Amino acid sequence: MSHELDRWFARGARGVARRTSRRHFLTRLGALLVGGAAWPLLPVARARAANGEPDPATPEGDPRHCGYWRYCAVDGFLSSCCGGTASSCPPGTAMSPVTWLGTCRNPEDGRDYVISYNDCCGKDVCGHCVCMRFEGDRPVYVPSRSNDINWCMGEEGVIYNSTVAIVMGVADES
Ligand code: ABN
Repeated sequence: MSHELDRWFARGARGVARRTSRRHFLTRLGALLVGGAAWPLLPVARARAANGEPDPATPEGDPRHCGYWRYCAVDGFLSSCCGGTASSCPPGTAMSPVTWLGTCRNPEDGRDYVISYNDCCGKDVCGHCVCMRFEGDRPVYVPSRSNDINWCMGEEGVIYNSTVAIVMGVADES
């Protein structure tokens, strides 16, 4: 009986020694390093790059942040903080058919895109996430290039709620 107990303890002690040895630690560390290097090759990581958007954990990739890349020429409240998204208006509002255009660089691929900034109209001003950026903005006497205009002037009335930023396409380089 005591013989079996001895063997049982010896087996346990060998197991503990193996799991806490320096070689075991180095093996685990090596696996971690190799795994970390292979991470960008995994389908999940590639899926993020494939949608063409910067990392949503950064301001440039977060549509609720004024630093989001599409907002480079926005002036107003962000629809994405008001119940809508970066490209759709909040419920109960209607998108202005008249709009103004900006050109923003997407840091994910380094290309310039034409962005349409449409106002969402017909419901009281949202008041969340005010965002004013002025890339390419012109004074109001150049209305088609100014972001400081209330574009709510259609059937839904002049009440301004918020603004969306819709990607129209790659800006022509010529
Ligand atoms: N286009 C945004 C906006 C709305 C009202 C007043 C100024 C700017």
